[in-house]
Amino acid sequence: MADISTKPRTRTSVKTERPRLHKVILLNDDYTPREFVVTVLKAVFRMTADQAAKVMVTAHQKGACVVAVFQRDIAESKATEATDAGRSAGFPLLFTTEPEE
Ligand code: TYC
Repeated sequence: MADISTKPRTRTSVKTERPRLHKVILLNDDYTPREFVVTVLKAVFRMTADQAAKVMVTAHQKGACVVAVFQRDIAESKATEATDAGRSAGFPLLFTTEPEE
């Protein structure tokens, strides 16, 4: 009797999925000045002048460019803050977000 184990032999494994990351995307338009786009990228996304200029030129040439990747709420608030900065200055500058695959 003493050597019969009553310990359960099954193990419950709990797997927590990591929340999906979201991309912030800068869209090109014909009206926002290049310098203004660079200023917003530096201020909101803490980019260097060099990084900001590269992202701005890519969006200008290709129509859009991924700026950065964050958890969803951070991506959305940064996109809103950057879009609002354009709107306040009278420009149609637009940042959107989308989940990473
Ligand atoms: N296309 C704009 C211009 O020629 C500059 C610009 C670049 C605007 C990138 C938006 O996401 C953008 N003044």
